Amino acid sequence: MNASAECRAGVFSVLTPPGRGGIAVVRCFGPAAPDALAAAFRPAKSEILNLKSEIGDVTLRPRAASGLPDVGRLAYGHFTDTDGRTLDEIILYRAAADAFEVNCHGGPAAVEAVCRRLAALGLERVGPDRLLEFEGAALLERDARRLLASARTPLAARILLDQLNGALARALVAIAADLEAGRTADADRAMATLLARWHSCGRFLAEAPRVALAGRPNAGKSTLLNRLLGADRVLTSAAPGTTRDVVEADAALEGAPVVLVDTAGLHEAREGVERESVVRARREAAAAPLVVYLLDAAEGATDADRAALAVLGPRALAVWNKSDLTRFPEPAAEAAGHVPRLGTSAPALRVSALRGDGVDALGRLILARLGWKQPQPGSAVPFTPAQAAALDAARAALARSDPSTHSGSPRAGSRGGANQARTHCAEARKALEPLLEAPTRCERRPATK
Ligand SMILES: Nc1nc2c(ncn2[C@@H]2O[C@H](COP(=O)(O)OP(=O)(O)O)[C@@H](O)[C@H]2O)c(=O)[nH]1
Ligand SMILES: [Mg+2]
Repeated sequence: MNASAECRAGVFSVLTPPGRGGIAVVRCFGPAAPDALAAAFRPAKSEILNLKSEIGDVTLRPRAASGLPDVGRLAYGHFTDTDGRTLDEIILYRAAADAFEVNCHGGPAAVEAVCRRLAALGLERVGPDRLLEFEGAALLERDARRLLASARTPLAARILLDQLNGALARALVAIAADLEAGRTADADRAMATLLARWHSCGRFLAEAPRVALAGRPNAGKSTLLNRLLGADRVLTSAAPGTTRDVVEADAALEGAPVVLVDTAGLHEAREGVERESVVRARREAAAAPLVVYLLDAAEGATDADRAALAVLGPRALAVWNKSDLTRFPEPAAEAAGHVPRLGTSAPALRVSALRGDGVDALGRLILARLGWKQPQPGSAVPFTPAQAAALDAARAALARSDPSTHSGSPRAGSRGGANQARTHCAEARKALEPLLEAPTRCERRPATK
């Protein structure tokens, strides 16, 4: 059952992350929320009265009997236990008749005290996503808010905000209208555009792709990771074998979120920790959709490099590092096969991880290889695998139609084809149904509780 249909009582959720902080926000929602908050909240009347006597004849609006603020208003006061003792000083915001935000102090103890009291007053503690469900937010809104809460780059947040503001929802409504009117070609084209944006952008927002750094020890993998991050995140050293564990770091390449994975390198290691670190490196390289393979330009490519690149195949992006040290590779060296050509005719890029030369170009090349394309502001972008799957299913339904109806409206004189097209349009519309879900806000009670 839809959560909003069963919102008889009340729920609350801590919207701020756990840990130290100045302020935490606990959102409460449901028909039982006003009573619960009226029981726990004591507005700071005395402070306000003192203020009144100090500054003369200021008339204060009388508060509602419960002490709860009106909708859209804030009230400062105390959050109290059953005996009226203060648990914390809070600012209470009333977002709607039955929706409140308790802004309490951010330390774990203060938040726990507030939560315990709300639970004792009969409100159920839920996660932020469930809270949104109770509040009747549509699936697209819930998904956008969930991903926005963990967006890794400002650009990712901006694209998700566009979707939260309805870019994708509007595009889907237009597609549904096309399907209802039998405009299969228009609907199909619009869905193909959305799916292209999923592949070139949305999937990066759903889960940042992993880019593994590989190469022999000392090729400069850790130095490159630090350079791409713009921070001294991992230890680098002239001593081979400095990196043992797999280190991952969230990075923004041209604003696109990716996870960079530094490894020990892909070399033969006979025993102990080193052997285990190479096993882990191989595992990462095997799983990543793209592996930046660093070749040491000062040393040239070795048989080990060539063997590793052959195993990685087209997932590898071979790059010469330490371009500052040498003019290698000469064009002749490339021609002699020192520069591996892995299914592309482009020669390996040259960078200096130490000095930064070529590193921006490498970032762009990584994005191009991953298929990233930045959408125009305000564009509709599907951003969850479920959305992409629904669009795929809808297109598959249309593809089953008689191709003669694909050029637009069903042709006159082809009644069978027209009926068939209508059926397939209805199937396509059904596949999109979960994404078209309208918000079902719970009925608000009057604010004058
Ligand atoms: N000259 C020069 N040295 C580099 C470059 N990149 C890395 N190094 C040096 O090569 C050594 C090994 O680097 P490191 O990043 O630890 O290599 P890793 O084992 O592949 O992680 C360190 O002394 C780095 O300073 C570069 O582009 N140019
Ligand atoms: Mg290293």
